[in-house]
Amino acid sequence: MATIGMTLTQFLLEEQRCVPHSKGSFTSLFTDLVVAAKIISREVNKAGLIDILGAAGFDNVQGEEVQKLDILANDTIVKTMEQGGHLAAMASEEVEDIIPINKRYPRGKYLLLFDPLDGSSNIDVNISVGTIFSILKCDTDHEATVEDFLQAGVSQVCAGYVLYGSSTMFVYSTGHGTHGFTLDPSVGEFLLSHENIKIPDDGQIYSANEANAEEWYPGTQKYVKGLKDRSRAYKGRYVGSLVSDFHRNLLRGGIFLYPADRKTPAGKLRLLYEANPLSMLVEQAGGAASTGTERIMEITPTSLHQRTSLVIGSKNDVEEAESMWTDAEGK
Ligand code: AHM
Ligand code: MG
Repeated sequence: MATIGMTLTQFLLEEQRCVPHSKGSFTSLFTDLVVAAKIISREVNKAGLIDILGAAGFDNVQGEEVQKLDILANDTIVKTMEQGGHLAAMASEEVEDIIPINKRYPRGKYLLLFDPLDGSSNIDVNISVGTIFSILKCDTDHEATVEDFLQAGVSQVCAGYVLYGSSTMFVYSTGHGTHGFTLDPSVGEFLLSHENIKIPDDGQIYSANEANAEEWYPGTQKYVKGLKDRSRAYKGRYVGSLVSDFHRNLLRGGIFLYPADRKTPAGKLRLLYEANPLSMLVEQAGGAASTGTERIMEITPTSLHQRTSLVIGSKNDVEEAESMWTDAEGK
């Protein structure tokens, strides 16, 4: 039985015991991912010190250049995950092609997709950023190709994110609820803090970049105008860092919109690295995710870096947005 304060590893082992014939490959893969999350958390937390250390000349002593944090996060995940023998290949928002597993390591049956540091433009101003990931099964024996990654969100075996905020949190789902763990830096472990998260059916927060409002289709404009009716008492909250905006709305209730509009008819956010994993998490928490006209998790991707319109959050809020939606075709 899960108890508040148990470690992420203990929780995972309990979940694994419920899967008959499990050989522990997934648990082991996941454990590697948790290590990568701790390393990135450490690096993000000292981001503010880089300039100070740089000014003191410490970065040059060893002749090492300070890497951009999103590249560092990307490389940390690749290096930590490729050796485990559980992955057939990886795909990253930062890398154009799929990332094959180095021939010197064994290949496994899972595919890992990730956005290494979402919202990284916020790092310089000390605002929370996050890592988002999605895990799929690769059902073939041949070397993984792009086509193997083009699976609809409903096929995800696991999805989650790590939020590097006032504390570091690891939130994930394997299809049995959405659970949150908080990093206790003194012991270096993620401890269960939010078991079986449920997003309220109705929220009181909306999150959208309103600087784009002129470009929005009429349905989006009408929907957001309706939220501003003072009798409804909605609050506007937009960090501009998806994991942070999503996490707040997941816990408090609300809706996040990054709709397709006249300027960006395909939408801005990425289906495979951002929308699909967050959609699995919100649905497992009782919420919903849509393009405005279509359930995100049912979209069959046609390319690795495909973008999408995203409306995600409390169930009744997403339904209301869908009821008013218009897109480029005026549907
Ligand atoms: P990134 O993956 O390059 O960081 O971009 C995604 C980010 C999200 O975190 C955030 O929700 C969105 O872009 C903000 O976009 P905008 O600045 O257009 O509002
Ligand atoms: Mg991103």
